[in-house]
Amino acid sequence: MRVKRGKELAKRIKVFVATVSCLALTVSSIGCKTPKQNDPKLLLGFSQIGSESAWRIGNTNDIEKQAENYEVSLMLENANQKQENQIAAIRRFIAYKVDVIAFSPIVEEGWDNVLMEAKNAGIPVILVDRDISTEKEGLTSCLIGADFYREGEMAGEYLIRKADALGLEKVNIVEITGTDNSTPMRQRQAGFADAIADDERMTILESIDGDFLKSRGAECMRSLLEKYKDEITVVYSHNDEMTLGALPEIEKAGLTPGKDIIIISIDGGQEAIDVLKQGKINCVVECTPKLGKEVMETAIKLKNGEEVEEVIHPQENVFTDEQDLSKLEPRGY
Ligand code: GYE
Repeated sequence: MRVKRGKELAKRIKVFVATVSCLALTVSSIGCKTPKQNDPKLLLGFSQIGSESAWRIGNTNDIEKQAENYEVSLMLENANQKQENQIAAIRRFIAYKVDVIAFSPIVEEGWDNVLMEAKNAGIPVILVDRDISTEKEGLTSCLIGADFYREGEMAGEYLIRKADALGLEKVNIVEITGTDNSTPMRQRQAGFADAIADDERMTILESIDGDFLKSRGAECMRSLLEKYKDEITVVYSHNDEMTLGALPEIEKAGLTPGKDIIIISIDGGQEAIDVLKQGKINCVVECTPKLGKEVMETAIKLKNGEEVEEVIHPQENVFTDEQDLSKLEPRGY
Protein backbone atom coordinates (compact mmCIF):
# COMPACT_ATOMS: atom_id res chain seq x y z
CA MET A 1 0.00 0.00 0.00
CA ARG A 2 1.30 3.43 -0.84
CA VAL A 3 0.13 6.18 1.40
CA LYS A 4 0.62 9.69 0.07
CA ARG A 5 0.98 12.70 2.27
CA GLY A 6 2.15 10.50 5.11
CA LYS A 7 2.39 13.32 7.64
CA GLU A 8 -1.22 14.31 7.26
CA LEU A 9 -2.32 10.70 7.56
CA ALA A 10 -0.15 10.21 10.62
CA LYS A 11 -1.94 13.20 12.11
CA ARG A 12 -5.24 11.66 11.20
CA ILE A 13 -4.33 8.41 12.92
CA LYS A 14 -3.24 10.45 15.92
CA VAL A 15 -6.55 12.28 15.95
CA PHE A 16 -8.31 8.93 15.80
CA VAL A 17 -6.27 7.54 18.75
CA ALA A 18 -6.83 10.73 20.72
CA THR A 19 -10.56 10.55 20.08
CA VAL A 20 -10.70 6.95 21.24
CA SER A 21 -8.83 7.73 24.46
CA CYS A 22 -11.04 10.78 24.88
CA LEU A 23 -14.10 8.54 24.61
CA ALA A 24 -12.64 6.17 27.17
CA LEU A 25 -12.01 9.07 29.50
CA THR A 26 -15.49 10.47 28.93
CA VAL A 27 -16.97 7.09 29.75
CA SER A 28 -15.05 7.08 33.02
CA SER A 29 -16.51 10.59 33.46
CA ILE A 30 -13.21 12.35 34.03
CA GLY A 31 -13.95 14.66 31.08
CA CYS A 32 -11.76 15.41 28.06
CA LYS A 33 -11.16 18.28 25.68
CA THR A 34 -11.59 17.31 22.02
CA PRO A 35 -8.20 17.67 20.32
CA LYS A 36 -7.91 20.36 17.63
CA GLN A 37 -8.85 18.64 14.38
CA ASN A 38 -6.23 18.92 11.69
CA ASP A 39 -7.59 16.43 9.16
CA PRO A 40 -6.63 16.41 5.52
CA LYS A 41 -9.31 17.94 3.32
CA LEU A 42 -10.26 14.53 2.03
CA LEU A 43 -8.95 11.00 2.28
CA LEU A 44 -9.43 9.04 -0.95
CA GLY A 45 -8.77 5.31 -1.32
CA PHE A 46 -8.03 4.37 -4.93
CA SER A 47 -7.67 0.78 -6.15
CA GLN A 48 -5.85 0.68 -9.48
CA ILE A 49 -6.00 -2.43 -11.71
CA GLY A 50 -2.27 -2.81 -12.32
CA SER A 51 0.47 -1.54 -14.64
CA GLU A 52 -0.38 -3.44 -17.82
CA SER A 53 -0.05 -0.56 -20.27
CA ALA A 54 1.28 2.94 -20.92
CA TRP A 55 -2.35 4.02 -20.56
CA ARG A 56 -2.61 2.52 -17.07
CA ILE A 57 0.69 4.02 -15.92
CA GLY A 58 -0.36 7.41 -17.34
CA ASN A 59 -3.67 7.09 -15.48
CA THR A 60 -1.98 6.31 -12.15
CA ASN A 61 0.45 9.22 -12.62
CA ASP A 62 -2.37 11.61 -13.43
CA ILE A 63 -4.40 10.57 -10.38
CA GLU A 64 -1.36 11.06 -8.12
CA LYS A 65 -0.62 14.45 -9.67
CA GLN A 66 -4.19 15.72 -9.38
CA ALA A 67 -4.50 14.44 -5.79
CA GLU A 68 -1.58 16.70 -4.95
CA ASN A 69 -3.08 19.63 -6.86
CA TYR A 70 -6.36 19.29 -5.00
CA GLU A 71 -4.67 18.54 -1.65
CA VAL A 72 -6.40 15.20 -1.45
CA SER A 73 -4.70 12.51 0.66
CA LEU A 74 -4.46 9.46 -1.55
CA MET A 75 -4.23 5.83 -0.46
CA LEU A 76 -3.25 4.13 -3.68
CA GLU A 77 -3.23 0.35 -4.09
CA ASN A 78 -2.08 -1.51 -7.22
CA ALA A 79 -3.96 -4.82 -7.65
CA ASN A 80 -1.51 -6.38 -10.11
CA GLN A 81 -4.36 -7.44 -12.44
CA LYS A 82 -6.23 -9.46 -9.78
CA GLN A 83 -9.85 -8.82 -8.82
CA GLU A 84 -9.33 -10.40 -5.39
CA ASN A 85 -6.60 -7.83 -4.66
CA GLN A 86 -9.00 -5.03 -5.57
CA ILE A 87 -11.68 -6.45 -3.27
CA ALA A 88 -9.15 -6.71 -0.42
CA ALA A 89 -8.01 -3.12 -1.05
CA ILE A 90 -11.59 -1.81 -0.92
CA ARG A 91 -12.09 -3.67 2.39
CA ARG A 92 -8.96 -1.99 3.77
CA PHE A 93 -10.26 1.42 2.67
CA ILE A 94 -13.52 0.72 4.50
CA ALA A 95 -11.67 -0.39 7.65
CA TYR A 96 -9.56 2.75 7.43
CA LYS A 97 -12.71 4.88 7.15
CA VAL A 98 -11.64 6.81 4.07
CA ASP A 99 -14.00 9.59 2.98
CA VAL A 100 -14.43 8.32 -0.58
CA ILE A 101 -13.45 5.15 -2.44
CA ALA A 102 -12.53 5.16 -6.13
CA PHE A 103 -11.62 2.10 -8.15
CA SER A 104 -11.19 0.84 -11.71
CA PRO A 105 -12.91 -2.55 -11.83
CA ILE A 106 -10.82 -5.02 -13.80
CA VAL A 107 -13.98 -6.89 -14.89
CA GLU A 108 -17.65 -5.95 -14.67
CA GLU A 109 -19.07 -8.73 -12.47
CA GLY A 110 -18.40 -9.74 -8.87
CA TRP A 111 -18.48 -6.51 -6.86
CA ASP A 112 -21.86 -6.64 -5.12
CA ASN A 113 -20.72 -7.87 -1.69
CA VAL A 114 -17.81 -5.51 -1.18
CA LEU A 115 -19.74 -2.53 -2.56
CA MET A 116 -22.63 -3.33 -0.21
CA GLU A 117 -20.11 -3.21 2.64
CA ALA A 118 -18.95 0.25 1.49
CA LYS A 119 -22.56 1.38 1.20
CA ASN A 120 -23.35 0.13 4.70
CA ALA A 121 -20.31 2.02 5.98
CA GLY A 122 -21.67 5.18 4.32
CA ILE A 123 -18.66 5.61 2.03
CA PRO A 124 -19.44 6.84 -1.50
CA VAL A 125 -17.80 4.98 -4.40
CA ILE A 126 -16.59 6.45 -7.70
CA LEU A 127 -16.04 4.11 -10.65
CA VAL A 128 -12.96 5.26 -12.55
CA ASP A 129 -12.35 4.23 -16.17
CA ARG A 130 -14.42 0.99 -16.20
CA ASP A 131 -18.00 0.12 -15.25
CA ILE A 132 -19.55 -2.70 -13.22
CA SER A 133 -22.53 -4.86 -14.01
CA THR A 134 -25.00 -5.43 -11.16
CA GLU A 135 -28.69 -5.90 -10.42
CA LYS A 136 -28.41 -3.85 -7.23
CA GLU A 137 -29.25 -0.15 -7.07
CA GLY A 138 -27.13 2.60 -5.59
CA LEU A 139 -23.87 0.73 -5.01
CA THR A 140 -21.82 3.44 -6.70
CA SER A 141 -22.23 7.20 -7.05
CA CYS A 142 -20.93 7.75 -10.56
CA LEU A 143 -18.64 6.68 -13.41
CA ILE A 144 -15.77 8.78 -14.76
CA GLY A 145 -14.34 7.16 -17.87
CA ALA A 146 -14.32 6.98 -21.64
CA ASP A 147 -17.19 6.10 -23.93
CA PHE A 148 -15.71 2.80 -25.13
CA TYR A 149 -18.66 2.03 -27.39
CA ARG A 150 -18.02 5.27 -29.28
CA GLU A 151 -14.31 4.38 -29.51
CA GLY A 152 -15.23 1.08 -31.19
CA GLU A 153 -17.56 2.91 -33.55
CA MET A 154 -14.83 5.39 -34.50
CA ALA A 155 -12.52 2.46 -35.29
CA GLY A 156 -15.23 0.92 -37.53
CA GLU A 157 -16.00 4.22 -39.24
CA TYR A 158 -12.31 4.67 -40.07
CA LEU A 159 -12.17 1.17 -41.54
CA ILE A 160 -15.12 1.87 -43.83
CA ARG A 161 -13.43 5.07 -45.07
CA LYS A 162 -10.14 3.20 -45.60
CA ALA A 163 -11.81 0.35 -47.49
CA ASP A 164 -13.50 2.95 -49.73
CA ALA A 165 -10.23 4.79 -50.32
CA LEU A 166 -8.41 1.57 -51.26
CA GLY A 167 -11.36 0.26 -53.27
CA LEU A 168 -11.42 -3.01 -51.30
CA GLU A 169 -14.10 -5.52 -52.16
CA LYS A 170 -13.48 -7.93 -49.31
CA VAL A 171 -12.19 -7.00 -45.85
CA ASN A 172 -11.14 -9.79 -43.48
CA ILE A 173 -10.69 -8.62 -39.92
CA VAL A 174 -8.94 -10.21 -36.96
CA GLU A 175 -9.73 -8.65 -33.61
CA ILE A 176 -7.39 -8.80 -30.61
CA THR A 177 -9.58 -7.99 -27.65
CA GLY A 178 -8.83 -6.61 -24.18
CA THR A 179 -9.38 -8.41 -20.87
CA ASP A 180 -12.41 -10.69 -21.11
CA ASN A 181 -15.53 -9.30 -19.40
CA SER A 182 -14.03 -5.85 -18.90
CA THR A 183 -16.02 -2.79 -19.99
CA PRO A 184 -13.56 -1.57 -22.65
CA MET A 185 -13.38 -5.08 -24.14
CA ARG A 186 -17.17 -5.45 -24.32
CA GLN A 187 -17.90 -1.94 -25.54
CA ARG A 188 -15.04 -1.60 -28.03
CA GLN A 189 -16.11 -4.90 -29.54
CA ALA A 190 -19.79 -3.93 -29.70
CA GLY A 191 -19.23 -0.41 -31.08
CA PHE A 192 -16.95 -1.72 -33.82
CA ALA A 193 -19.24 -4.62 -34.76
CA ASP A 194 -22.26 -2.29 -34.97
CA ALA A 195 -20.39 0.27 -37.07
CA ILE A 196 -19.43 -2.28 -39.74
CA ALA A 197 -22.59 -4.44 -39.50
CA ASP A 198 -24.25 -3.11 -42.64
CA ASP A 199 -21.12 -3.19 -44.78
CA GLU A 200 -21.11 -6.43 -46.74
CA ARG A 201 -17.40 -6.26 -47.48
CA MET A 202 -16.56 -6.82 -43.80
CA THR A 203 -16.00 -10.22 -42.13
CA ILE A 204 -14.56 -10.75 -38.65
CA LEU A 205 -12.49 -13.92 -39.06
CA GLU A 206 -11.78 -14.26 -35.36
CA SER A 207 -11.77 -12.37 -32.07
CA ILE A 208 -9.06 -13.48 -29.67
CA ASP A 209 -8.35 -12.44 -26.05
CA GLY A 210 -5.09 -10.50 -25.70
CA ASP A 211 -5.79 -9.30 -22.13
CA PHE A 212 -4.51 -5.77 -22.95
CA LEU A 213 -0.92 -7.11 -22.69
CA LYS A 214 1.94 -6.67 -25.16
CA SER A 215 3.17 -10.26 -24.74
CA ARG A 216 -0.33 -11.61 -25.33
CA GLY A 217 -0.73 -9.33 -28.36
CA ALA A 218 2.35 -10.98 -29.88
CA GLU A 219 1.12 -14.50 -29.07
CA CYS A 220 -2.33 -13.81 -30.50
CA MET A 221 -0.86 -12.37 -33.68
CA ARG A 222 1.41 -15.39 -34.15
CA SER A 223 -1.50 -17.78 -33.89
CA LEU A 224 -3.73 -15.64 -36.15
CA LEU A 225 -1.00 -15.50 -38.80
CA GLU A 226 -0.55 -19.25 -38.65
CA LYS A 227 -4.25 -19.77 -39.19
CA TYR A 228 -5.13 -17.06 -41.70
CA LYS A 229 -1.83 -15.68 -42.97
CA ASP A 230 -2.64 -14.27 -46.42
CA GLU A 231 -6.31 -13.74 -45.73
CA ILE A 232 -5.95 -10.99 -43.12
CA THR A 233 -6.81 -7.49 -44.34
CA VAL A 234 -7.12 -5.78 -40.96
CA VAL A 235 -5.95 -6.13 -37.37
CA TYR A 236 -8.30 -4.36 -34.95
CA SER A 237 -6.59 -4.33 -31.55
CA HIS A 238 -8.28 -3.03 -28.40
CA ASN A 239 -5.17 -1.24 -27.08
CA ASP A 240 -1.76 0.09 -28.09
CA GLU A 241 0.20 -2.44 -26.03
CA MET A 242 -1.27 -5.43 -27.86
CA THR A 243 -0.79 -3.63 -31.18
CA LEU A 244 2.88 -2.96 -30.40
CA GLY A 245 3.27 -6.64 -29.52
CA ALA A 246 1.58 -7.75 -32.77
CA LEU A 247 3.54 -5.58 -35.23
CA PRO A 248 6.93 -7.40 -35.04
CA GLU A 249 5.11 -10.72 -35.56
CA ILE A 250 3.60 -9.40 -38.78
CA GLU A 251 7.04 -8.26 -39.92
CA LYS A 252 8.55 -11.64 -39.02
CA ALA A 253 5.91 -13.24 -41.24
CA GLY A 254 7.28 -11.17 -44.15
CA LEU A 255 4.38 -8.69 -44.26
CA THR A 256 4.45 -4.90 -43.87
CA PRO A 257 2.07 -3.58 -41.21
CA GLY A 258 0.23 -0.47 -42.35
CA LYS A 259 0.50 -1.59 -46.01
CA ASP A 260 -0.13 -5.33 -46.38
CA ILE A 261 -2.35 -5.30 -43.30
CA ILE A 262 -4.37 -2.31 -42.06
CA ILE A 263 -3.67 -1.74 -38.36
CA ILE A 264 -6.22 -0.11 -36.04
CA SER A 265 -5.42 0.52 -32.39
CA ILE A 266 -6.94 2.29 -29.37
CA ASP A 267 -5.42 4.50 -26.61
CA GLY A 268 -3.15 6.96 -28.41
CA GLY A 269 -0.06 6.73 -26.23
CA GLN A 270 3.12 8.38 -27.55
CA GLU A 271 4.74 5.16 -28.76
CA ALA A 272 1.73 4.17 -30.88
CA ILE A 273 1.43 7.70 -32.28
CA ASP A 274 5.11 7.60 -33.29
CA VAL A 275 4.53 4.26 -35.06
CA LEU A 276 1.43 5.73 -36.74
CA LYS A 277 3.62 8.56 -38.05
CA GLN A 278 6.06 5.93 -39.41
CA GLY A 279 3.17 4.35 -41.31
CA LYS A 280 3.05 0.98 -39.52
CA ILE A 281 -0.25 1.78 -37.80
CA ASN A 282 -3.09 3.33 -39.81
CA CYS A 283 -5.48 4.53 -37.14
CA VAL A 284 -5.37 5.11 -33.39
CA VAL A 285 -8.56 5.98 -31.54
CA GLU A 286 -7.81 8.20 -28.58
CA CYS A 287 -8.64 7.09 -25.05
CA THR A 288 -7.40 9.57 -22.50
CA PRO A 289 -6.05 8.32 -19.16
CA LYS A 290 -6.24 11.85 -17.72
CA LEU A 291 -9.20 11.35 -15.45
CA GLY A 292 -7.59 12.64 -12.22
CA LYS A 293 -9.06 16.16 -12.24
CA GLU A 294 -12.63 14.91 -12.57
CA VAL A 295 -12.02 12.23 -9.94
CA MET A 296 -10.75 14.77 -7.38
CA GLU A 297 -13.50 17.31 -8.07
CA THR A 298 -16.15 14.60 -7.82
CA ALA A 299 -14.68 13.15 -4.61
CA ILE A 300 -14.73 16.60 -2.98
CA LYS A 301 -18.37 17.10 -4.00
CA LEU A 302 -19.31 13.68 -2.62
CA LYS A 303 -17.62 14.40 0.68
CA ASN A 304 -19.56 17.67 0.89
CA GLY A 305 -22.81 15.83 0.17
CA GLU A 306 -23.29 17.61 -3.17
CA GLU A 307 -24.92 16.11 -6.26
CA VAL A 308 -22.59 14.67 -8.91
CA GLU A 309 -23.03 13.74 -12.56
CA GLU A 310 -23.86 10.05 -12.98
CA VAL A 311 -21.56 9.58 -15.96
CA ILE A 312 -18.65 11.76 -17.09
CA HIS A 313 -17.08 10.94 -20.47
CA PRO A 314 -13.95 12.81 -21.59
CA GLN A 315 -13.87 14.26 -25.11
CA GLU A 316 -11.87 12.00 -27.46
CA ASN A 317 -10.40 12.10 -30.95
CA VAL A 318 -9.16 9.75 -33.62
CA PHE A 319 -5.70 9.95 -35.20
CA THR A 320 -5.27 8.45 -38.66
CA ASP A 321 -3.10 8.23 -41.77
CA GLU A 322 -5.61 10.60 -43.38
CA GLN A 323 -4.31 13.47 -41.23
CA ASP A 324 -1.20 15.63 -40.93
CA LEU A 325 0.04 14.70 -37.46
CA SER A 326 3.26 16.69 -37.57
CA LYS A 327 1.94 19.31 -35.16
CA LEU A 328 0.38 16.93 -32.67
CA GLU A 329 1.37 17.87 -29.09
CA PRO A 330 3.30 15.26 -27.05
CA ARG A 331 0.76 12.87 -25.63
CA GLY A 332 2.03 12.68 -22.06
CA TYR A 333 1.51 8.91 -21.72
O1 GYE B 1 -7.30 0.96 -23.17
C1 GYE B 1 -5.76 -0.26 -21.88
C2 GYE B 1 -5.71 -0.50 -20.44
O2 GYE B 1 -9.49 0.52 -19.29
C3 GYE B 1 -9.31 2.20 -20.95
O3 GYE B 1 -7.06 -0.55 -20.02
C4 GYE B 1 -8.62 1.19 -20.13
C5 GYE B 1 -7.81 0.20 -20.92
C6 GYE B 1 -6.80 0.79 -21.89
O4 GYE B 1 -4.81 -1.24 -19.92
O5 GYE B 1 -4.55 0.11 -22.44
